[in-house]
Amino acid sequence: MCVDDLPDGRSFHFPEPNATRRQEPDTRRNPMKMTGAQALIKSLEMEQVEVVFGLPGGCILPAYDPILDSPIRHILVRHEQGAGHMAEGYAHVTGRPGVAMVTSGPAATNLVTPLCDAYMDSVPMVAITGQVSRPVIGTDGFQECDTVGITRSVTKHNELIMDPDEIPLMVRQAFHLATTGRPGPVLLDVPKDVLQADITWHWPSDEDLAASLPGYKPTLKGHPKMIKEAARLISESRRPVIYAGGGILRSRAAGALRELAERTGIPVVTTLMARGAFPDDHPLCLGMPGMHGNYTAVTAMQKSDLLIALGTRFDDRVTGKVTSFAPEAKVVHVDIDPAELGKIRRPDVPIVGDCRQVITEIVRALEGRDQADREEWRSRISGWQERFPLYYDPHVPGDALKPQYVMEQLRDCAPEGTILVSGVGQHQMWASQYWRFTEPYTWVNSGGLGTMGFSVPAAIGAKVGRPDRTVWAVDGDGCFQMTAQELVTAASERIPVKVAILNNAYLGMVRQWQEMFYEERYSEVYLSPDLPDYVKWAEAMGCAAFRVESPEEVQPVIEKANSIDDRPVVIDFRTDSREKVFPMVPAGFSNDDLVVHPSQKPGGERVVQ
Ligand SMILES: Cc1ncc(C[n+]2csc(CCOP(=O)(O)OP(=O)(O)O)c2C)c(N)n1
Repeated sequence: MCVDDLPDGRSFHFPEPNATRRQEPDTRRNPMKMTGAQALIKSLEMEQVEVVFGLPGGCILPAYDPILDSPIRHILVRHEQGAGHMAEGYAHVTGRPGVAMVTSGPAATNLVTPLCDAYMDSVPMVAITGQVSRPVIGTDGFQECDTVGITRSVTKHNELIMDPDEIPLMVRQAFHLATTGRPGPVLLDVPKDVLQADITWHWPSDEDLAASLPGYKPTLKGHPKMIKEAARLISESRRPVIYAGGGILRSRAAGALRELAERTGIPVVTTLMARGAFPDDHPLCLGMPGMHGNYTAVTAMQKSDLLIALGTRFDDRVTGKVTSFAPEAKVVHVDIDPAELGKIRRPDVPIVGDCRQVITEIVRALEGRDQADREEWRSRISGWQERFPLYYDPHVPGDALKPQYVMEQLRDCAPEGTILVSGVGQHQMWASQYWRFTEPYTWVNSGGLGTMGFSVPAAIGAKVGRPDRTVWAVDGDGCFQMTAQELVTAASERIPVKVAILNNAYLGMVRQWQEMFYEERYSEVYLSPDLPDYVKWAEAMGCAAFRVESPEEVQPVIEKANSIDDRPVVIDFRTDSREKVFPMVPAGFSNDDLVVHPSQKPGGERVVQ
């Protein structure tokens, strides 16, 4: 199986051929009558939805009844935010859209964070929300809220369905829009009386779908002139870097990326969203760039003469101060979303298109072209790698655990193919830095929005999508407290995820900033290591739970956790709150002002090159 194939052989970006869809019943001879609610669930079945994450309530109630008769699995969450992140986790690892279904008002607003998260990270997702009945809309009815208005800026598309007969078409559109072009979340808001109304079933054909979206035609193929120009710049550049973003994964382009890198010998940085898109153990892999990227990745971009930016959006966490980012580099920028080209950095060669297709076209255009001599560039890169590896202080007996050590042990004990999910904070950066990703779709992360509370529900969604894999969530104690209750969902649904809490008793990342930039004035960041008692809490939620305080216990307890497969597991690792994430580019500073670990530069002053 190619790295970019879905486990079931379907592809991410391209609509499936009719043959793989469910057969449309012959409704001309046998018109099928059903309720809007039945049509909604049947439409989900037609879209081959296998699981819906949700929580019912008054307005969506009619849609919950036909679920009892449907093969679709419904996972009852404890909070709607959990449903959204589970849908995201599922989508991250399977490439198929995650589906969340909740009721109106407060349930819909609880879904706003995951929608925004999915929007920022281009995660395909379909959200279905209940709405008050049509005659009540606009009267401030009980649990009425303007869901379409509220979610307009955090969805790729949203729609209030006012005509029950349109349900099947709207569902087809939602799945098409969520998964094609630049993927993203789509929301359907369905009034209760629309769900209760009677309709005659009709499943729209591909032609019906295309006719209903006349202006929507994502560009997949790169412009031939631009492809040629990109190939010229690539072959002539002496200090090129491939800057690979999450779009590589969304377009299932990891295989194509590898081919481009190997054919040209150009080193690759993988952004936080692209971890796993290029194997960390590959000689051309430089790892993660950006605010907490490693020295070599940051500096190679900074000193490059060409950035080949593939499916990436020049996020400020990568560029640092934009005006001083990679000052000598020309830019080839490939993205399916034309709005990304020139948004932050003017590209010399802008290419609108699907990453997989465009990379393949570039590789073809490179055939027969000599590559410039890059010997000196390679030796500069290996010099940086040798001088500035990731580093942390060794453990001192009697002190709390080093979080980086815990990450290394989790990595080294992980069964092959383990999927790693993280929350947001210091632990997220250590997870990305210290894990060795060898396979795409094994890293689940909230990059663009940086959503604390993401990891536990996203891990549950990931495990539902890939039950064959071990799924570890690495979480901070602060993050864990935001959505831990979803472990009740995991335990009752028998979804055996594993959670490693790096419990430093602080909102660690904020503490780090206060230490470095606010003269150690720690304002409102202390959480306590014992309140709550994480072991008792996890046990109360139906999980196996352990506390680990000394380095000797780390590996045996991780191995024990890896062996438990009948319920979720939580490990409370007591980690050192004084640890900081290095290297670091302070916010608003240039990537030239990278702060390395104090031991790598006596006195800890900035390395200015
Ligand atoms: C929902 C949300 N609220 C606030 C923040 C701001 N924030 C970013 S990291 C962080 C601290 C996270 O603490 P913890 O989960 O304990 O992880 P650590 O940094 O200690 O590893 C905070 C508060 C955020 N990213 N998301």
